[in-house]
Amino acid sequence: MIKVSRFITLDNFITKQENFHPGASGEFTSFMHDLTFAVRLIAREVRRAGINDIIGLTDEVNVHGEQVKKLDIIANEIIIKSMNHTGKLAVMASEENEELIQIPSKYPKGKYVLVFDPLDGSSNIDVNVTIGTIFGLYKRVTKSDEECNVDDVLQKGYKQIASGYALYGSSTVFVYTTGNGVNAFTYDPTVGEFILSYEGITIPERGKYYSTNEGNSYKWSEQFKKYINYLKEKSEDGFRPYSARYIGSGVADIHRTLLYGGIFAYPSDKSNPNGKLRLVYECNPLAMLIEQAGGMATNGKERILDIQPKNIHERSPLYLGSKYDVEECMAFLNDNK
Ligand code: AHM
Ligand code: MG
Repeated sequence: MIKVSRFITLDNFITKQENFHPGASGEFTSFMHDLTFAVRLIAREVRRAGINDIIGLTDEVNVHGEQVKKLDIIANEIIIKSMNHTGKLAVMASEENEELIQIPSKYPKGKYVLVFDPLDGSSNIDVNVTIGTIFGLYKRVTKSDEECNVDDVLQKGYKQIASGYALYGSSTVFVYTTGNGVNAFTYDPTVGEFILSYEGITIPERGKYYSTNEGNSYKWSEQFKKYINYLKEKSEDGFRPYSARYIGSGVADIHRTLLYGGIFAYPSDKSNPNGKLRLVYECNPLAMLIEQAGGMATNGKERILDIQPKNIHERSPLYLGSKYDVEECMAFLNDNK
């Protein structure tokens, strides 16, 4: 399924886009070079994971009390060490670091703030199922001569200047937006380049898939249970029942949702009023991307991108996908259906 009419590498694509903006300094282009270099290194580690015997649990526990796998640590280190010396970033925040990641004083600082989940879907590492890297990019809000602080990271999602993800699946795919549509690039390891594979992606208005962890249904609200049951009923117009798809790697479930439509939900439930996913480096980047493709992302009450984050690792319920489906889900949650 070829979605493009021209062959172009990611590097050339970004350079050409930046050339459209008079006064652009080339810093974003340079940032993207560095980030996609990190992605290539992570992809290499993921592909070699079994061979190098690096799959498996370490004894370490991350800031959320979860057991961390080696590849998470490796991916985290790759991003930090690829990005902290480049002079493009002011500060970073990662799922794997409790505190902000400051730029070492021996390196120059830049104007951008990078938030990331180095390896999303970590429960799938050991079983060869797709995992990915999620990132969001902001401009710093502290002055250039000040020490960066959490205000740089705790910005509303709509302030992101770029976001995206890399997916380590049957191929490595890099999907990103700068607020001007969504494009995807597939890595060709034989030439060492990401090549444009989908240009100007739009999510279908309505899909046929729902994606949520039904093992949690005993904890769901009655409204959300009702919505999921409704999706499973046969409708006269033949559009329902929907099919269930749940990988358990948010980034992979959302990639499918982006291309095929439907809804992905990690709802609030009785024991987790804020769901599971992290607002700053999971929900916000994915929400920006889905909105840029014409979809919707909400926490059930408000647009994800309008939420003021209060701490780096806070969680948020997430309902995201095709506009029709997310709106219908909201109607159920608000007892209007
Ligand atoms: P992770 O960042 O530690 O991998 O956790 C986030 C992941 C998401 O990728 C996925 O949507 C979700 O957790 C799956 O959770 P569950 O196993 O509860 O369904
Ligand atoms: Mg994650």
